[in-house]
Amino acid sequence: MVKKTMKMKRVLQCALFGMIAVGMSTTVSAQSSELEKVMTDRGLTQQDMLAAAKTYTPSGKLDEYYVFSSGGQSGQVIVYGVPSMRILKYIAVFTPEPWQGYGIGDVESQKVLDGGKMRGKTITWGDTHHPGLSETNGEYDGDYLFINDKANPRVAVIDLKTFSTTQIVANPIFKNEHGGAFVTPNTEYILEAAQLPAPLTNEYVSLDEFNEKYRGGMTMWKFDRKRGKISVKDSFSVELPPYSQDLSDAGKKISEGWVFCNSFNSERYVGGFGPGNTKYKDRLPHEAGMSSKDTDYLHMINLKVAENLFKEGKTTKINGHDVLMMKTMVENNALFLIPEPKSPHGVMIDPTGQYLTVSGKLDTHVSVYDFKKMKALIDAKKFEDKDPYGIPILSMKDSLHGQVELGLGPLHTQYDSVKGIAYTSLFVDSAIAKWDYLNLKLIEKVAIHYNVGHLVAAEGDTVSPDGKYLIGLNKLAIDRFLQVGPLHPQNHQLIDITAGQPMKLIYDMPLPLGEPHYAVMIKADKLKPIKRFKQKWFKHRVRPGREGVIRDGNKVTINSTLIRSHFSPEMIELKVGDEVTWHITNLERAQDETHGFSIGFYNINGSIEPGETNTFTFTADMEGVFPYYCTEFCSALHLEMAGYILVKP
Ligand code: K7E
Ligand code: CUA
Repeated sequence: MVKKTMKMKRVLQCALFGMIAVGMSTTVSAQSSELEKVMTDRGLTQQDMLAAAKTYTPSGKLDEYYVFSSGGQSGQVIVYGVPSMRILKYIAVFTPEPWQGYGIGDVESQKVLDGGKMRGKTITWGDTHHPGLSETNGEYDGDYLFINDKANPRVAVIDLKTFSTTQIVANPIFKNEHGGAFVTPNTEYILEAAQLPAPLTNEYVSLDEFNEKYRGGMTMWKFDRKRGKISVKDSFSVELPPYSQDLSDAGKKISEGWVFCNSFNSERYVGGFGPGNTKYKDRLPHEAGMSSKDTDYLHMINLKVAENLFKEGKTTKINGHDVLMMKTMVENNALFLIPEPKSPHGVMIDPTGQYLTVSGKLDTHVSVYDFKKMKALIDAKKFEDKDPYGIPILSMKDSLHGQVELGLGPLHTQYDSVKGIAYTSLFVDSAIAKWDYLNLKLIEKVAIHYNVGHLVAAEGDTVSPDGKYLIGLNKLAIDRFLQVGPLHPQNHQLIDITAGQPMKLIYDMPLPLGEPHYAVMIKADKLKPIKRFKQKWFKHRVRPGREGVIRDGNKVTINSTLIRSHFSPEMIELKVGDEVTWHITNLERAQDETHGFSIGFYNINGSIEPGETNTFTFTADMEGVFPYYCTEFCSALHLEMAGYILVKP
């Protein structure tokens, strides 16, 4: 024991000597003994010190990677840096967010949120699951991020120049989704697959007609890179059977032009468990009936053919949206099924585009499919069977490269920079398996705390993964952090996956903002965020000296500017019933000089960033005196940055 401590001391001193310039030996030994004291006091091991050295990022130093994580039920996206695991931003997406002035009185952001109305109804939250980065030739390019909302089938576009949401599109035919947002190798399309089947129209249809009238599907949202927007009119969907479609992935390299999506409940079982059901009383629970068969189906869609069929007008309009019916897809050899181990979660395509990994949650195996074999079967028209909707089924045996037993509850897979190496999360085992999907063997496992869902490796779903870092997105934290009551944060655990070394867990990060599902990790130098807006980008910008209040009947336009530390104009008299349009330009050029703008009682709060112009609209429907002020501590005289609106009867 004593020997061990002595040895450790020496190792540490050596390490420290190495880090600090020679010739300062008194300082070094002082620091070395301080380091030893800290280790003793805090009960840290040498392994802990090494992990700290790998993650600690001194003040002023920047991270190597950005992670964009879904924010689950918060309806937002979480941004943090790797390896420090420091949280950088919560990007407001589907949920109004006051600090970013998102959806709290500002016209532009309200327009974005309004794009996400479902059948005319305003939705104030989302269940974000899978962020997807824009790609060029299968590589992340750092321009855009997309994310889906599982609860209210929608997809959002986030501009990575400003890290803000610029568009939300509502799915016109799905009632629920999950398999989005996945991006094709040149961001031509963003994929969104349905999950719980429902009629594609908006009518009531009895559950007795589930097999005949309930449907799944996949929407191909066309991305217009020039405009940085999804072009709704150039987007279409493919009708799919009422199997619960799960995750999707777009083919790359040799599988480019194909889309894959797995599914569960190909039994098409609808339960009725527990007292109080008004339909199907006393049936087995939904979940039991959903996993009675040994296999479900992996869907294979020929996107190139589907795109041509859409362009040729072979679609059916449903809710005004173009849908390619299954029959059309089958007639044109564009839709196939392959059995996969039951209740799978995720299909992930390897960097070469040839191998697809599918994990059956209820199986200990992970199945590796070979695209070349699948394609050969399709080309030879060698089908094993047809499903009840006439879709050809390929032989599972003939499509498989092989299967590997990894452990209990395999879910999701990411790839390494080393050829043939993959990482798969094991939910039940609370572990991550490193394995060789070419030679079909398990290499090692690392324990995770606890119940890992998705995992993300650096650029781990691109054509050239980076290796180095892997993060387990754990569902439970249990005892890892200080207790904060019964609702615990999630735990993102950073793992060092440097090639040639055993995997090492090096950091725990609590994430207390909904339950993240998937995340993507991109090299930081690929992003080029702006530091300030150009004033000329805004149609309603207010130039200094041109401020003022213009009244036209009860329509009042206020043109304001902001600069440290005053609003101009400051005192504004209104009358009850005035419809107010308030343009505010932040004249600042200095980095990080954001001004806030809030009016109490009127539910208005904005964030006006350097160079930006925001427009706020409201009806002055309350008589009284309402102070307004800047909500950012922008300067020493920040408290003085205020004014009044005085609403006369
Ligand atoms: Cu939770 Cu990808 Cu929606 Cu798995 S998903 S964890
Ligand atoms: Cu501007 Cu406080």
